Amino acid sequence: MTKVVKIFGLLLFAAALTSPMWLSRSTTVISAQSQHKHPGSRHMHMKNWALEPTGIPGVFPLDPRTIPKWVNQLTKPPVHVPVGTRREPSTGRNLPLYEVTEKTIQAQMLPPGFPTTKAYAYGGQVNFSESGQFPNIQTAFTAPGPTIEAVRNQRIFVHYRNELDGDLIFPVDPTIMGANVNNSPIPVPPFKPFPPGYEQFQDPIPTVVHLHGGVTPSDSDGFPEAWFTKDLQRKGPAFTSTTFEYFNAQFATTLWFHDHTLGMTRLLVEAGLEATYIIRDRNDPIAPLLPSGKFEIPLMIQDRAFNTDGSTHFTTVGDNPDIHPYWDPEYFGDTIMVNGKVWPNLKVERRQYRFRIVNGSNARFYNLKLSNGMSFIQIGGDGSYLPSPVTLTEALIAPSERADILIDFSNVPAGKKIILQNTANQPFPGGDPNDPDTTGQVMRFEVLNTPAVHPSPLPATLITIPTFVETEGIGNPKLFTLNEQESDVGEPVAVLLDGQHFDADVTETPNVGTTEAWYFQNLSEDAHPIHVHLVEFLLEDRQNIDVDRFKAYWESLNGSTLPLNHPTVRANVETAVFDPATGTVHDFLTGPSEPPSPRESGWKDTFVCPPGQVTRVQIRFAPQYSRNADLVPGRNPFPFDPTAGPGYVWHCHILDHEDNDMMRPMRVTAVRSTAGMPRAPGSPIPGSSTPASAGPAHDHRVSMSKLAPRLR
Ligand SMILES: [Cu+2]
Repeated sequence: MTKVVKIFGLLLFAAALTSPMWLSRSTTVISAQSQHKHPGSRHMHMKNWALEPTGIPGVFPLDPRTIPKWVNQLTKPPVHVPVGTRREPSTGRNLPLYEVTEKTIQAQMLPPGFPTTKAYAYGGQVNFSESGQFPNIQTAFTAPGPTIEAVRNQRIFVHYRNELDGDLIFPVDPTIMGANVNNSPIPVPPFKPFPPGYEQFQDPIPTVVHLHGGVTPSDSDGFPEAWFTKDLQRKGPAFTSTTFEYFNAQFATTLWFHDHTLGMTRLLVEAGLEATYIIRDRNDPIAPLLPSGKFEIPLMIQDRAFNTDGSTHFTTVGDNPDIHPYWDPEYFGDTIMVNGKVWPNLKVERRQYRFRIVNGSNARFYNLKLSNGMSFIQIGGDGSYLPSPVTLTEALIAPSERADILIDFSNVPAGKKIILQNTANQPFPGGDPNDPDTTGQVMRFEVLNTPAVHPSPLPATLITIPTFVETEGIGNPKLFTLNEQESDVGEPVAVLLDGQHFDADVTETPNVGTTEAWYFQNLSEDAHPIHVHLVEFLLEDRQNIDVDRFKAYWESLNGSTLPLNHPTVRANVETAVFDPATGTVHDFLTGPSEPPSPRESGWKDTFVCPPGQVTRVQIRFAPQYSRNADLVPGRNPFPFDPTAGPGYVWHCHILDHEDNDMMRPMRVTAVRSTAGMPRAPGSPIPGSSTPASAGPAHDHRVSMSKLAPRLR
């Protein structure tokens, strides 16, 4: 959909005249902006792990060049099996009950002969056999954890047990928002080094699991404050239960589950608390055409740095240690691990394989390609199959995105070795190039001497993606900025959504059955993968913006001190404004609308918001299978009550950003109303016709007069 640029020049000009604050403010802000601009500043802070203290006497950083590649053999995680059943109170039916326990393990992540690595694992009763074979049930704990395989529309319970004890293996930074397990006072500078850090924050260890991409009741969604510690000695303020119910009332796809504890997600995922979750559909017409069994393998890709004793090398000195002693804006390891093995090899037969790729890294984007230039086919993304199979020679995968990929080795000669490479910069996109000898390599495929088995052709259409109809009269579009909060010397000290802290008042209260337009106007230098809980939804488009000018304008409305100490005055890049500095009306949009790439054009739950762009998504607060015609604002189309429980969150999936504190709450409502009926196709976009019809998000006059007293 082409965006109509709305020019409210005269109105804003009038507002500017009646509001000298805006004139003076904008002038100063624009000049301050040019002085304080640090192009690429944060990109100079890629950690050289060789120079970082390990915190352990006699233990040194492990040089990634000394780790032999392709010695580790890739392992396929086993699959959880139910341990029994549990009665579902609302239906009276017995559902399969899984038990997932979190334990400390020593894992052979480095190649054999190197020391093992202390990790946090998920595990329990698992099956090591492929489905359809004689089961091989064992108790096992792995990092990443065993896979859960669910069936569409078949609900399950998962009981999570936190058996982690002792001090958390990585430093908990007490100066960022977090699960303050002992309700301890927040330390002030000068800060203690780690180790020992702050014992009151290291022990006990809180955890709570989020099923990423799951359409899940909020009391089973792993709200960041629903954490609990071993034996439930401590519980977060939003804790309700240790048993979660997953409805699986969504399309067949690859999800993943991982820890989501407030302010500690980056530590607990780094420690190993993540696993793949597959939803299969018994009526899926595509699945029989695809590789299965041992030819279908989840690949959880993560970067890690290691020490000579095998331990994980995590940040112990923050980027801004006088403000946040142990927090870095992004963690980038210097090795690449797949399914918990550093630089593994996979022996493949001469046939097609299905790889369900999950980017489980804290901050690293991967642009994946094969070293022989061979193409591959992407058939699925986050929340479903793609509309059509997409033939690619490279695939960009942001943290938490999934890619369901088919690689056909049937035409590759036996003995050939193909490396899965990564060409993404760190941070993405404007950061340092990765090292082609280390982080530029992910894993290797070694083609065996087997008879060639050629794949089945796929239909041109895998799934039909609906067209969303934005609901009228509900204040669409919702306008967000992605902001970096900098210290006096231009160092990032936090990353924020809408200029607000996580614990500022809830501003997103979507009504069930409506379709909202969310705009993400990225004012920072890096791409942020944004994830919204509860829903799978659609990426609409992206468009270049004049960031400096829009940022100056946004700051003229809100002030430049972050986080804001007042409700955000939202501004829309589509609305041109009068700029007193030049005496003209300026349009913030600087390029054409770019549709999603074919590999982003299916159901998404995480999408990249590039710097210098507005990214527009459409979120329908309804299950994937709902038809637009059946939706009525305020009438709940979900198979559970999404308005109950502690609520949901949306956040950046760079875990270091999410933790500090690029996350906001979202409370779903069920408000019966006649005002918000879905808009008929072809009718104007709300707010695009005349300024008089614009919702509050468009009305800059009201917003500015409201804010004026605060900015004086
Ligand atoms: Cu981010």
